Amino acid sequence: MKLRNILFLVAYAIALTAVSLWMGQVSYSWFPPQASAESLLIDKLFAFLVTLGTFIFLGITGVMIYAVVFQRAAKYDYSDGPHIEGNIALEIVWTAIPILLVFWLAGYSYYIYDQMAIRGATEVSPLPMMSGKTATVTPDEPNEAIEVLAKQWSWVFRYPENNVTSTELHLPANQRVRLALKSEDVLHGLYIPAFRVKQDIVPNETTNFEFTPIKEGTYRLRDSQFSGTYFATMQTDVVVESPEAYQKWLSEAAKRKPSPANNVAASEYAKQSEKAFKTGWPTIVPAEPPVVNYPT
Ligand SMILES: [Cu+2]
Repeated sequence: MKLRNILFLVAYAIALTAVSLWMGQVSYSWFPPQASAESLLIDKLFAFLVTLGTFIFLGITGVMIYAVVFQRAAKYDYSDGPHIEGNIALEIVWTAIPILLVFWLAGYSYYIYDQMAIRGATEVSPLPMMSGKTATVTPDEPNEAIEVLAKQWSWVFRYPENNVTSTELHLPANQRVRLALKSEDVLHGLYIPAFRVKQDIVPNETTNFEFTPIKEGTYRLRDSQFSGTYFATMQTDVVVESPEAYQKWLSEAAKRKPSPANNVAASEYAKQSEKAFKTGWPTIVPAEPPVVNYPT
């Protein structure tokens, strides 16, 4: 192989790696703010996948463009290309590399999933191809399990220790949180994009779900499941505040007399049923607006 080609390939590989690493860094800006400990892990994994994907994509398209530009047949040359029988070594290489890559991706993703420990405390031993340092992840025991009741179409959060109910999820910053997820009717999905966590909620069972909010602020919680006509209205705010502000909110909410919360689905349904034109199609009647200490 000519020296010039080797130098070209090396230069191309270096440029490719640089662009891929840069793209991986850029991918952090595609997401909402990192508001949970889990989001740091997820974004790292995603950036790794983007880097790898960019390297493979640019690598392959680069070779194709090179072939089209520099290996084109001469004008009026309609002869066949050289007859290539196949190359065992090459075939072993281009089979082994993807296999190793897939194992690496699977191992790394599982490692990240285990670190997140979203289904409760766990101990992680390092996978051989990782940094080798022992990462014992025993997240702090959550203070209390906040009960989450999902129904068509509203969220109700209950803080059992203070007997406070709310239609807005308040959480203390930098403390492990456990949610006990329940559904009163169909499948719903608790999804907080800023925390990069999502958990389906199955009727007739309680699903424990844990994460650690790290950034004070207000974020959006959405239903990630199509739970019927008004599923898109099944949204509310997640307020992450300092532990002091959180305790203050809890004690103030506890003093409030429960009152009905605003419920978009119920009001839209009411409007719908007032309309002259009736489709006649049966639809699920939204549950009564929740009566809570802290209605939003
Ligand atoms: Cu829902």
